[in-house]
Amino acid sequence: AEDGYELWLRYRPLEAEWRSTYREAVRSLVVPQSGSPTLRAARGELLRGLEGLLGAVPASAREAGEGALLLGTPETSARIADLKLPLKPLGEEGYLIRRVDTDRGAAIVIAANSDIGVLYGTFHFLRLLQTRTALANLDIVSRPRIQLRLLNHWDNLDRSVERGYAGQSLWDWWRLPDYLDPRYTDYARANASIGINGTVLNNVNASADSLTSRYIAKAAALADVFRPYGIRVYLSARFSAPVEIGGLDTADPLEPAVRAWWKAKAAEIHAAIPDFGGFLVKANSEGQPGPQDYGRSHADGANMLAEALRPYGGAVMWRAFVYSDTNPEDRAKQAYSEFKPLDGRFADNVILQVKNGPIDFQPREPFHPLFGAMPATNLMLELQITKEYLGFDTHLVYLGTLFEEVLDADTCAGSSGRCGEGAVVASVIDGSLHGYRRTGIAGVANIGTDRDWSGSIFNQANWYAFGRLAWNPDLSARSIAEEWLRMTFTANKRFVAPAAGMMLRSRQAAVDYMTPLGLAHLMGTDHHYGPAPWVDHLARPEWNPVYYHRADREGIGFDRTAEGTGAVSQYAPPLARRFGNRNAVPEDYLLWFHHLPWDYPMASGRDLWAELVHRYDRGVAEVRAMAETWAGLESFVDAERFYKTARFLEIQKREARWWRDASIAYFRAVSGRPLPAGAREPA
Ligand code: GCW
Repeated sequence: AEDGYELWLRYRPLEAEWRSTYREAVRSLVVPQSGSPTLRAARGELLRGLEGLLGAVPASAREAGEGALLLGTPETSARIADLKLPLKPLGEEGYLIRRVDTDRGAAIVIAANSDIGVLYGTFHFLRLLQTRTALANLDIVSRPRIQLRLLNHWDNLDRSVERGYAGQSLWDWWRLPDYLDPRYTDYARANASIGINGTVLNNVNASADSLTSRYIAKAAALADVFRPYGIRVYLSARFSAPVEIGGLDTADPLEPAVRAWWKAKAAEIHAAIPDFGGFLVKANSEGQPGPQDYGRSHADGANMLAEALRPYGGAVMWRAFVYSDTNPEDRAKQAYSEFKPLDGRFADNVILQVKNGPIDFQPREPFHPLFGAMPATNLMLELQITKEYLGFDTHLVYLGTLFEEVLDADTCAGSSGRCGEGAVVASVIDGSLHGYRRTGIAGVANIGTDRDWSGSIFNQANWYAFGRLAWNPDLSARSIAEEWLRMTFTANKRFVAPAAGMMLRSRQAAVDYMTPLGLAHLMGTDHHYGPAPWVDHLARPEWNPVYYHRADREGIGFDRTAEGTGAVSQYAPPLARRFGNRNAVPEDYLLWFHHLPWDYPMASGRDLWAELVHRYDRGVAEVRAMAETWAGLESFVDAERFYKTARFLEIQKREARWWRDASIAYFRAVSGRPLPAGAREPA
C-alpha cells in the first residue's frame, strides 16, 4: 500500500528508457569484501535501490571493468587508491562521484576518505537515478558545510511528544534495549540519506530519568543501530539531575560535588556509548531548572557540563531560548540581553543553540539578533520542523522557504559593517564569518509512529529540506522541493511543476491567513492551533496575543523602534536603521517593528487596514488554489496519498477561512472600522 512509509527512499521501477540507460551504466558492483557495517549498509542500500529502480541487481565483481560501479576508500579498496583521486578536500564526511576510465573501460566511482562518506555518496548516487539524471559526465564533489546536523526530538519517556503531531515517539522505551524495532534502522537510513549525523533522543523539557543507568542502556541500544549510518546519539540533560537522581542537595555548577557527579555521569554514558555526542540543555527557561537557581550564569552552567564532556570530545548545546516572567523587557529582546554580555565566556565545546527568530517559531519572524552578535561564542541554529505554529500536521506548509529565508538573512555584521557582503546567517552557523571551531544546526523533529512518519506526506518534505540545507545551506528551497517531489511521487514535469509551485507558495499563504505583515503569536493559548488574537487574561503578559499585536482604536503593531522597546538596536547599525524606519522596513516585518495608524498608506496604495484584510483574503485564496491544483494532479498520484492530501487541504481551506474571519472580526471590533470596500463578508 502507498502509505508513505518509504518516504523519499521510494525505489519504484523507472520508465523503461531510464532503466535500460542505467543498466548499461551500472553493470557490476565492486564493493570491498571485508566491509565495515557502514560499507555493508551502503552496499545493502545500493542493492535495494537498484533492484527497485532498475528491476535487477548488477553482478558483484572483484575487478572494475566497463560499467562497473566502484565504492570505497583508499584504505579499503586498492582500485580506488590506484585512481589517486583528489580526496583530501572532502574531509571526514564528504564524497566524490565521478566517471573514470580504467584500462578495462569506463566506470563510475563513489569514493571518500571514510566509510560514512561512501554511504552518503551512495545515497546521492541513488538520488541521481530517482531524479532521472544523466550519468554521462558525472563529476560530483560534496562535503557538508556544517559539522553537527541534528534532529532534536521533543520526545518524552512515556512516548508522548511535545508539539508532535505524528503519533507517539518512535522510541519504544519499555521494550528497549532488548527489542530493536526495525523502524529504527529505517529512521537511520532516511536520516543518513540527507546527511543528518546526530539525534537528540529526548525532550528539552527533560526528565532526569533519561540519565539513569536503565535509560542509558536503552539509548546505547539505539546508538548501536544508528552508528553504521553515521548518526550519533545525544541526550537532553536536566540541570537539576544531580539532585533528582544523584542524591545531592544542590545542582550548583560551582559546587565540586556537582561537578564530580556530572563527570562520573559522562564517564558512565561513554562506557555504554563510546561515541556519545553530548548534551542539549534548556535551562532557566519556561520553568526549567538552571544555574541561575544558584545565582550562577548560563556560562557557569554550560562550562561545567563542557568540562565533564571534554575528555571525550563531546559538545554541550546550550539553548538561548530564554525569557522570564519577572523580566519586564520586551520578550523579543531578552535572549540577546542575557547572552550578548557572555560572549567569549563559553568553553570551546559549548555551542549556543539559537532559534531562528527572537520569539518562537512563528510563521514569519526576522532573524534572531544573536546571529552576528556573538563573534567569540560558537552559535548554532535551531529550526522547527514540526509545525507548532503552522497548522500542525494537516496544513500543507512547505518550510524549505522559511529555512532558506533565515539562512539567507543578511546580518550585516561582517568586518566592513556594511550589508550585502555575505555576512548571512548561513555564514555565521557554518563558522566562516567568525571562525567558529564548532558548528551546528538542529531541527525539532516532526517524526512519530504514524505510518507516514510525519503526519502527512507533505510534512516529509520539511524533514527532507532540513537535512539537505543542513548539508548545504546554499541549496534553493525550490530545487529541494522539486527533488523531493520527483523522489516521492513522480518525475513527470506536469506533476512536478504545479506541485512545486504549490509548495513554494504555501508558507506565504500561511503567513497571510494567520499573521500577515509582521504580526505574530496570535494562536490559541497553550495548544497554538487556530486564532485567538483576543486573549488578554493570561497571568504572564507575554503569553497574551494582545501583547503582540497591540491593536486599539488608533492602530496596530509592536513599536520596537527607539521610541518603543528599542529592540531594533540589537541588530547591526545598518539593519537597525532599516528596521527602525517605517518607510524602509520590509512590509513582511512592518508590524513586528512598528505601531502604525490604521490608515497608514501602504506600497499597494491601500491603507494599512485594507492591506491587512487583503492579505487575509489572499491567504485564503491561495489555499483554495492549492486544493484546486492538487485536484488536477489526481492522475499522477496513487489513491491513498492523493486522498489524504486532498482531505487535508479541505481542512486547511476551512481553517484558513476560520483564521481570516476570526481575525478580521476581532480587528474590526477593536478598530471600529468597517470592512474595506470590496472585501468579502465572512460566511
Ligand atoms: O515553542 C515553545 C513550545 C514549548 C517548547 C519551547 C521550547 C519544548 O511551545 O512546547 O518546549 O518552545 O522551545 O523550549
